Amino acid sequence: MAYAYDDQNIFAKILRGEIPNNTVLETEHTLAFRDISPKAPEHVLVIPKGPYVTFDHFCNAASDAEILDFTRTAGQICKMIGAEPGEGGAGFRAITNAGEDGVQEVPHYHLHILAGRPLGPMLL
Ligand code: D5M
Repeated sequence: MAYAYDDQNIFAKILRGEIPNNTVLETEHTLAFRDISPKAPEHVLVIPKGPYVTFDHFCNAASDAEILDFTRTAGQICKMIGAEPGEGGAGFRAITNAGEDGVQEVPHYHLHILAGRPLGPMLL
């Protein structure tokens, strides 16, 4: 399937610096920032800087360098918010929504990392 990337989506505007964000960590290929509508005491969105629509799009089309950078950044975020299970944190949930059935609101791939309270059974 071919993905059409809408460069007017809100995360594209954040990446271009057109609207502000609460950055937690920025690397060469990745930006992590606080969700504007947090569902937990810690709620960070991790996004690639490249124009990827969904998780599968990113996994299939991004370069090894982008994927490595993204994954390491997500790992750093878990450390930074003190969420690593068994290392003083109580754990976290990492989730990504894709497409209509996944109820994805913003069509730029993003990983939600939530922590800081018991998160209950699956579902964001
Ligand atoms: O979730 C999209 C998420 O993006 C949702 O939790 C709100 C968040 N959001 C929307 N606009 C902003 C801005 N401007 N800053 C930070 N966070 C934002 P989805 O998985 O697509 O349903």
